[in-house]
Amino acid sequence: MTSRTLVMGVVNVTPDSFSDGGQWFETDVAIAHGRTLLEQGADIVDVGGESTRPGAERVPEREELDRVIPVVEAMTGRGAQVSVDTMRAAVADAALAAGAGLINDVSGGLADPDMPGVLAAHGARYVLSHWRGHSDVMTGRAVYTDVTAEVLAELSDRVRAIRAAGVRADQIVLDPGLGFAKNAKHNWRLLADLDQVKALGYPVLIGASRKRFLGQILAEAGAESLPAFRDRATAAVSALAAAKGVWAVRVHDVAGSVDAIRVAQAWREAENER
Ligand code: PMM
Repeated sequence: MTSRTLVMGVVNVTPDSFSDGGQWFETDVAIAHGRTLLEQGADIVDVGGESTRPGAERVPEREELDRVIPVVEAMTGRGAQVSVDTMRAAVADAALAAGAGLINDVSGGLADPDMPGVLAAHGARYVLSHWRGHSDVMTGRAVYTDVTAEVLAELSDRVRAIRAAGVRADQIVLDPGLGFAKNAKHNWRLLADLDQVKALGYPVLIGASRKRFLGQILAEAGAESLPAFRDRATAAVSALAAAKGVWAVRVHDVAGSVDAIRVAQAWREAENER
């Protein structure tokens, strides 16, 4: 049987995330939200304490720890598979000690030179994303001659660097980093070239959920396009990404993507039975 694409549900413990506006800021509310996502079929909950939306300012490390660790402890205490969305080695270290099984680093290890050492020490799974700088500068760095070739080359460089620091190949998951130093055209090109990302030989995660490039196609069609109205388009990306055999999708609305992936899975299995 073909292995199913996993659903990673987002629990942002931030007051300023672009897509859910800090709705889940309170620790208890974040924990309750994480539980709901698990009930809806999330395979992993991704806990984040720092917004990465374009233009966002950095959160002090102490505050990020205070936001994230209690939620990680509560979620892992209930047997959930927890990932932590952080660019900081100290937060990754504390989260892994608190029971997280995966670190999701949108900077691919570039934001904090200590990140590879922490991953090597814990042996934890690591989502390595393509990144060209923090939120305040990333829009200006969305300049490519051939986006796919450049993203693949830069991801490969990061893989080499973290492997040299002692991280094993089987710890690594790659993410093209949609929206991170990329405009809508770049995102669509990378999705269309997903097979090339997969060909690097690592599991692939896609994070398209509620992003601006989905809002743009909805707006062009005259549909509601604010982040809260992007979940159906997100589920469509999940189905198509699952059809391409990605390892996981990172989404805010879990229920829609769980169904979308069921459909893609049944379709793929019928193809494989031929
Ligand atoms: N996007 C966001 C945050 N974390 N992690 C990964 N691996 N891939 C992504 O595309 C990604 C991410 C931004 O979205 P949010 O502000 O809703 O969390």
